[in-house]
Amino acid sequence: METLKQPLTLSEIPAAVNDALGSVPFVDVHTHTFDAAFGSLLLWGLDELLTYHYLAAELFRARRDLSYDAYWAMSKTAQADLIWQELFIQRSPLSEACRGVLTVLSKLGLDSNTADLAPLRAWFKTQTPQGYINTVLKLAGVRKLYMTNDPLDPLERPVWEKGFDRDPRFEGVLRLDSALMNWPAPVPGLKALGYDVEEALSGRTLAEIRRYLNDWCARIRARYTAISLPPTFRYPSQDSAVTLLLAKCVFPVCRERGIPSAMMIGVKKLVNPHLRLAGDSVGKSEIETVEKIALDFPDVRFWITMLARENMHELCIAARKFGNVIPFGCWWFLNNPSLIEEITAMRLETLGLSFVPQHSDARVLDQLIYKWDHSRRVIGPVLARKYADLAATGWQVTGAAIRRDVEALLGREVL
Ligand code: HDL
Ligand code: ZN
Repeated sequence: METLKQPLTLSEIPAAVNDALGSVPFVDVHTHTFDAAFGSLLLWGLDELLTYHYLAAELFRARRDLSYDAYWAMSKTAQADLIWQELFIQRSPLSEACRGVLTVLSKLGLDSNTADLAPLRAWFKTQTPQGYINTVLKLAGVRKLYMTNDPLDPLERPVWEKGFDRDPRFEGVLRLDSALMNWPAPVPGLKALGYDVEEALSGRTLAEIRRYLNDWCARIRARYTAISLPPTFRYPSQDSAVTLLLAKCVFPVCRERGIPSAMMIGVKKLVNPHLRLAGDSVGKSEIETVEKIALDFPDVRFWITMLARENMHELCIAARKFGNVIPFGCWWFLNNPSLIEEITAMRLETLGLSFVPQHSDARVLDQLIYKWDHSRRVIGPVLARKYADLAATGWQVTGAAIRRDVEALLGREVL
């Protein structure tokens, strides 16, 4: 390993960066995948890949004549067949979501050049959930991933209540949308779980919500709490229930438990409800809200990701002002090569290594393979250019330093 300590020539830097990105096992800090113990909640396989809500949205653009009801009435297999025909066979699959399916198939050693999905489906039938998890994590170069857990989900909660031997590679995250958004809508669900909450945000109700947070952070061993918020989210606010609940319940509990509070800001829910999961859109959020929260809660770490490209630069600057603001990932509509490149370069230039460049946001297990392959292909050259800039000053860049930095960026637990 002596060579790792040797200063690299300019021409050696790209390969050294790719070696580090290809060998440092990553920690994926935001996914919607599940430990195999959750059964059908763990989505995997070709039909789940093809019916991912990103592709459903693209199908309706290709087939303006297709009624929403007709599509939603189809079986998942029929939906996948239709998507394959319309977005892959009849048109080049140039979108990032289409390309991702092809990357997964290629990395699995499967030939995607087929109009008939039967031979591909036959291969997936030979896989078992546990075995396929091992295959996917190995191909993705991921050693650990963070789930998105919701105790108010009637399918998920029973698994936690029954208990199961946890796969240490799947960390828990307490997702708060269903418990805190659109108050008082969550009241019945929280009461049904034994929390004595009422519509009025009384001292008792706030205490019971803190009890819910503590109970479930403990049960799932939450590494952080997360909530997605609209572009209209404001702090402080005289009339926003979710702002009060975050300030009086979530932030204090995160401080006491020493875990980050993640806020994912900028989603406009169901602008087209007919698209169901694919119906959400994006809006520009107010960075002052992030700055005021960071100022008022200096002893809480805030993992912040925002959905609008227009918020990316000001989030970097807010993070420069507040060390407890940690930008993470190129979220959702930003998780495209052209934007990952721009955002990662901007973050390296303004924040050095003090941010988390990416998460997969994978909803289907197999997507880990493509989301990380595509991100490595973008982040690698951006990092290589930055190290080349350093070398051009006479600074000695070594393979060991690059590996250390990649560990810090993508190989560390949620801190
Ligand atoms: O709220 C979120 O965590 C988002 O990532 C949504 O789940 C979104 O629907 C999604 O899947 N984005 O990739
Ligand atoms: Zn997500």
